[in-house]
Amino acid sequence: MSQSTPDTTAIVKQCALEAGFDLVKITSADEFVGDRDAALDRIKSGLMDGLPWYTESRVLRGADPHQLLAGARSVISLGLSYYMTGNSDTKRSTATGKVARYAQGRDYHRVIKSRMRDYVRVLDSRLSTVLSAPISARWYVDDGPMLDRAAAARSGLGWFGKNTNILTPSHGSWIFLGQVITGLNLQPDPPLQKTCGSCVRCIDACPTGAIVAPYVIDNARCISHLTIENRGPIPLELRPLVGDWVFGCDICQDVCPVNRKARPANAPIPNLPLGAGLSDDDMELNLVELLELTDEGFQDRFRGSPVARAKRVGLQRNACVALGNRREVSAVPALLHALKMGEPLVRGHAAWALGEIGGDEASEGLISALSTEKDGYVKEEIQAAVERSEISLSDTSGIIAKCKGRVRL
Ligand code: B12
Ligand code: SF4
Ligand code: SF4
Repeated sequence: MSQSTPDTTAIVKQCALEAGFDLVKITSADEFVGDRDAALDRIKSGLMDGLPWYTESRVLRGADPHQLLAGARSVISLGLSYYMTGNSDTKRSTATGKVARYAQGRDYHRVIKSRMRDYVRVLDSRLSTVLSAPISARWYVDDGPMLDRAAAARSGLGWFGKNTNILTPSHGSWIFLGQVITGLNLQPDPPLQKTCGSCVRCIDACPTGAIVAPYVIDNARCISHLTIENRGPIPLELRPLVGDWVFGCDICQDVCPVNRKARPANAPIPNLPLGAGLSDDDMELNLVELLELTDEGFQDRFRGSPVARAKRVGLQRNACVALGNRREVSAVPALLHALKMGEPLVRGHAAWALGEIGGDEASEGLISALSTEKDGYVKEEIQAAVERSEISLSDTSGIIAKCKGRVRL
């Protein structure tokens, strides 16, 4: 299905805006050769470690639209802003953790997929008057092998920032990217001639040093990976650098000067109703509440939210790290409860947090848990935490001495 008229491209773009997308550009369905090679290189050099599903075969498929849709001629690159004004850190209360901006609304995969489906349906009926056959199309939004940013860059939707995000002149980097691959023969747009210039703010601001070079992320150091995709412990040396992020991280975007002029979303993804997990300022989660969640409670609060991706245990692990970093003394009882009742991953991170917070109650709880804990990994975490709190508690040497008599440290 390859016929089209000069008007087709205009109709395609008009319908995308009417469907609620903020940005639309076109590129050809040629293979993304440079991006393919860059992504394969990253895998080889271990920079995508921690994402077992990000494989070479996935990249080879995702870089070639013809493998995703037989007869592909064009890729319609779409952008949907998730920026809503009024989000800021100013209303922070004590024991809360931060959620990345992209995760504050309903699950974007579902919302955008359904907008794309409607978009293609409308397009089909509009174009049926000028074309003799139905259009062929397949669409993706962060839910398949397609290299979303590659399509956005080549279509001129935006340019690659040094933090690897796609920056757009109108909406900054606060945009989701999606593509409709189609058999329509559309007029491609040229890539933008923009760059970051000499700016390096995101590189300097990244707390974990995850932007190891301009345009290169070490996945295993990125807080977004550590708090969302990572299913194991957060490496000890990175925990203090994670700060109080409990789901994702926006630091390299918050500092980006391009984002200062970002326009808010035209037809935003609906927010989840209050009580569905987010606190009043829509940015933060109560850390002690997270620690106390049951599986059922987690399902109720995060159903339909991107936050569900971290799973209950992952979110509780993150809550422990945030509480430890905030030295949240009022959370000691909740952490002690998690140290007894949580899964091994949660118990281990609760121990770490108690070691960071220190004090008599935390130290006694740790030492008592050391004598009953059976899991080898958790035992190691407790032992390390006891040793750390011992150093910081010179004035409570009596407790440590007493405990040392009970347990071999
Ligand atoms: C894996 C992944 C992650 C991983 C790895 C991140 C990474 N930098 O790759 C983790 C979990 C860390 C992550 C984090 C985030 N992610 Co993410 N993620 C993805 C995913 C699934 C694949 C990305 C990918 O292919 N990476 C591989 C590397 C190699 O790609 P890259 O760094 O972009 O490098 C490209 C360029 O450098 C270029 N290149 C390099 N050299 C050369 C040379 C030549 C000659 C050429 C032509 C090209 C070229 O080629 C590469 C491939 O395109 C995409 C969805 C998708 N299907 O594409 C979303 C996606 C990239 N993520 C997204 C978002 C929103 C985020 C977060 C902002 C979420 C958050 N707030 O926590 C953070 C941002 C972190 C950051 N600074 O990147 C959005 C980005 C939107 C945008 N404006 O760019 C995407 C596109 C999802 C979507 N559809 O909207 N993510
Ligand atoms: S998302 Fe956070 S940790 Fe990841 S590269 Fe950006 S600033 Fe660094
Ligand atoms: S902070 Fe500077 S270097 Fe980083 S993406 Fe934004 S403009 Fe580019």
